Amino acid sequence: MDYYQIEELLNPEHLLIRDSIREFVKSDIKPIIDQYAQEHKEIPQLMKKLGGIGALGPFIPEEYGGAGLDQMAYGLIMQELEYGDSAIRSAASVQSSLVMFPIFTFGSEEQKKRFLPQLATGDLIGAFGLTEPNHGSDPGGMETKLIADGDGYRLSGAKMWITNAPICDIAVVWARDEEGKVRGVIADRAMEGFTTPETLHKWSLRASKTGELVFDQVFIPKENVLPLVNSMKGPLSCLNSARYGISWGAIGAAIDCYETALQYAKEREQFGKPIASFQLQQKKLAEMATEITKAQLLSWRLATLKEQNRATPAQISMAKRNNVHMALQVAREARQVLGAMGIVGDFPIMRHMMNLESVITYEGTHDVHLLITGQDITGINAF
Ligand code: TGC
Ligand code: FAD
Repeated sequence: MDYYQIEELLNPEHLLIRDSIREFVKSDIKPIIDQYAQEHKEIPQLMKKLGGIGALGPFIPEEYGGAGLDQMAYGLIMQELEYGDSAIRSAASVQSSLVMFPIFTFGSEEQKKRFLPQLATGDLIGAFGLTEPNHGSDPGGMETKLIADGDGYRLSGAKMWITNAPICDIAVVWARDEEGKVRGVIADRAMEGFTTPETLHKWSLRASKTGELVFDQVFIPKENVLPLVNSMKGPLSCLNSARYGISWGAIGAAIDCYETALQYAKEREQFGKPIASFQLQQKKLAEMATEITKAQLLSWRLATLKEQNRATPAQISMAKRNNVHMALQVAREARQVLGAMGIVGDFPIMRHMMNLESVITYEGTHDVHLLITGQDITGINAF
């Protein structure tokens, strides 16, 4: 799906990366994803496989185990992974943007050397704890506390709806200290008082584990506190990176739905003709192609701005909001093109649709991103 020849705007390295991730998704994800999603299980060794193809921390410099790639490459990797399933992209984007990015950006040299190479290979699995039971869209209200205690701190509180919590080895967790400043800490699963109950019975992202991060007076040594951050700017700048990746990822899910619907419409006959010959079905397909193309151009331009450090948080919000909504609309229309066939796991559409119901909520809801745009263009905060 490349209606505007966006491929011509990519360099040979981008194309190579895109094609290699696409190959991985076709060989290692597509054949098994329905089964794992149906059974609500995570794919065994997924993180190591993602590490093996360079999908974890691709923009992190090579000296810390990353691939030293640019933002366009990161976006393309997210797009191809979500062509497989949002759970696969989620795994890679949490590890890359929400765990490796803050350690790289706000961590000490010792922390970078200790954690980043193992996160890049998938030998360590990371989680990101910002959302709390009482604070989702308003993370600044967080209640999790970090209180000084001897050579370190005591961490108390709970984070909820956390991707990979039940299987994480470490978690980057945000809490307020005694002065009310927002601090980031690296919690280790082995720490006493740290538990990660799983959130069960999800209808969405079923091939990904979600859970809580619960801290009961957990001792955090000083060397596990990120030294270079003490405000909400810290966690929010991680979100910029993840939201950017999601704007690309959503395009991948939309392309899979569109391609599936297009092929089905050409093959399925009713009233003696392929259903693709009916204007109503062509309208659906033509609108899907148009909306995907617009989203591709938005993300392509955003990648260029981001690479030059010129992408504003509000520009990133616009792309995340637009592209995820677009993908959800494409999934809903595509499912209808398949009629009853659209509801079974033989086709990927319903799985993408259900996943996208999470994607439109996490990393800032559809409403929150609209309000961010509203604030940016009017100068008035309507939260
Ligand atoms: P506000 O007072 O506006 O700002 C506080 C300070 O932060 C600065 N700031 C940002 N900095 C960097 N990047 C951004 N995007 C920033 N947005 C704001 C701001 O300039 C200010 O700095 P200073 O120096 O003046 O103090 O903050 P607020 O508390 O009013 O909240 C603003 C709001 C609502 C936009 C923000 O809190 C928000 O984005 N809420 C949505 C929460 C959210 O997105 N949570 C995501 C949790 S992680 C997740 O969902 C992972 S899912 C991953 C997966 O599985 O793929
Ligand atoms: P709420 O904030 O309670 O919002 C409920 C509704 O109210 C929404 O429609 C919202 O748009 C609306 N609303 C809220 N405020 C306003 C306002 N000012 N004006 C108008 N409408 C408003 N979080 C993490 O920290 N780490 C993770 O790894 C992570 N992974 C997740 C994985 C999944 C599968 C899911 C579903 C969520 C995950 N989250 C994670 C949490 C996610 O970021 C939050 O769900 C999201 O930020 C919204 O918070 P909430 O669910 O508490 O909704």
